[in-house]
Amino acid sequence: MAAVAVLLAAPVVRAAGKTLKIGFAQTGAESAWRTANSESMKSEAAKRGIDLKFSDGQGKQENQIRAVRSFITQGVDAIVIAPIVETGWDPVLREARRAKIPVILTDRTIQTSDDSLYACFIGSDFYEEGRMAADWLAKRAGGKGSIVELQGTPGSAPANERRKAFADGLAKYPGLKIIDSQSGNFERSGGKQVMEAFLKKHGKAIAIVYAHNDDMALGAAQAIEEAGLKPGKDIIMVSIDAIKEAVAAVAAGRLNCTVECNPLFGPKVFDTAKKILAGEKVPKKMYNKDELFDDTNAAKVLPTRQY
Ligand code: GYE
Repeated sequence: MAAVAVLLAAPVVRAAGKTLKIGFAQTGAESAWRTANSESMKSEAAKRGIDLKFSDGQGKQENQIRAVRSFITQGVDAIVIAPIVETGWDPVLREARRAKIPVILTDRTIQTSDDSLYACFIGSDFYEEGRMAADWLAKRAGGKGSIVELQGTPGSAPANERRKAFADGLAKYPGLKIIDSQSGNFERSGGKQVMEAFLKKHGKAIAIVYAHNDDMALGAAQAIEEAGLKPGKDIIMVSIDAIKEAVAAVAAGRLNCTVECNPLFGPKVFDTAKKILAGEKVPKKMYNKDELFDDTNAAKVLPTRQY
């Protein structure tokens, strides 16, 4: 009896009597954020009995495009893409449309001449994240200081938006200047390498590090320590994602601020796919709500952080 109840309770989504088949073209595995995002998608699919075809794009758009084409050939019910860069998606999206397969964009947005090529977008507002980081910094630094910026993957929506919003946010503080800006590709090793080069070039002139994600900030913190300085004290550290390790570093005073970018939207993606396949209308853009953690709240939220 108990076994039967368990079987009945397990939710299995079916399309026309079959198990739902969904293809997911992930960017790669560049950061702790990405690991948490992939895990959210995989575990939620397993929980719902969805057959998830997961493809790791290994940081290359061409791999993602190849994966989408293979999902079309396999006749999946829906396709989910986390687009590594913003441009170059129209041709493959048209192929999906011809095959009548709906496409959900998650995490990152795209630039397209035709918004009807995808059903909807689910993710965070990267511009808002960059703006929150700039506002926090202006207050904390008292409106002055030399900043080095660690950018995310070139051409990606989060790198473009976080960069623009931060620069826009600082425009009213002429004393806060970005003296150098380079890509560390959203990777810890990239953040460390670029920071080493910045320290060699600018030395003690650097007062602030703005990193487009926590992994790069943590890599930079290591480079700063190896140069004999204290990240979080000698240099103000602000970044984005709020992975657990970064929130812990903020609580410990090694980083100063991390703006949340929640990666745990597997449930929302599959709820939405189900609605689209049932012919229901869904909002074109769905944004997650993100918070900011600094020395006023990091220690308190740490035990409940889920990623
Ligand atoms: O901030 C970074 C990841 O697209 C929001 O990609 C995502 C970004 C995230 O590698 O850590």
